[in-house]
Amino acid sequence: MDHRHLPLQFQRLEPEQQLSESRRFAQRMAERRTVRFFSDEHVPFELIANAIQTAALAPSGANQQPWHFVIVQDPEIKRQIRAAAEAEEKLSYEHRMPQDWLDALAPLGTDWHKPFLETAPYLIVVFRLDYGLAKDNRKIKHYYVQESVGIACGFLLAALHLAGLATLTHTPSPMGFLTEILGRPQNERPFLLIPVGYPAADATVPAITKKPLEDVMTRL
Ligand code: IYR
Repeated sequence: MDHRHLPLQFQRLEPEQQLSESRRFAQRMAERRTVRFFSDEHVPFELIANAIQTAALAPSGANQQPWHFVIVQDPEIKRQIRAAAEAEEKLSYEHRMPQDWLDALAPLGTDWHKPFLETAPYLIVVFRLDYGLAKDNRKIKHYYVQESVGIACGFLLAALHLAGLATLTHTPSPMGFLTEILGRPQNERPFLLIPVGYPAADATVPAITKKPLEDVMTRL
């Protein structure tokens, strides 16, 4: 193994540029909304590939990069995913989710119907690698998998938004069916399902707001 260190390439910005870049990014991200109504309009694959490339730059425990991204465009695979997700979600909404959970979700207006799983031109299925597999099939321990994959998903959502695309962070529960439908190996577990595309012309979003800065930040 190569344990060398190399000189850091770090671009030091002028203070005014730091301020304007930080404001601009905050403004752009403030425009992001989770979208549940998609158009079937085509999206160039390169936009998706570039966003995955960005996600894969995320920091990770021991730089193990414990993620895999499956991009689903095939209508038949999307149909299978929708059927399996709706079967699980129907059970969840009608039998498994306690009333306080349903109450917490009420402002979002969600239910077990998931047409976006077929309408959106792409489904990005993010898998977390709970352990690695060496060439001789021995298990390699991975560290901070949830944190690492969560950060990569944050990079991914930001990249897709800046590329002018709409996303939904969808977590059908349980989502083990994705491992089977997509034929992923035993060390991978589904982490997040992200439909990507343009919003439908008549898309609506829930009237919800973010907490003000003073509620989420403490300065000591
Ligand atoms: N997985 C379900 C329920 C759901 C749960 C939470 I927490 C949400 O923020 C939104 C939905 C669904 O996708 O409908």
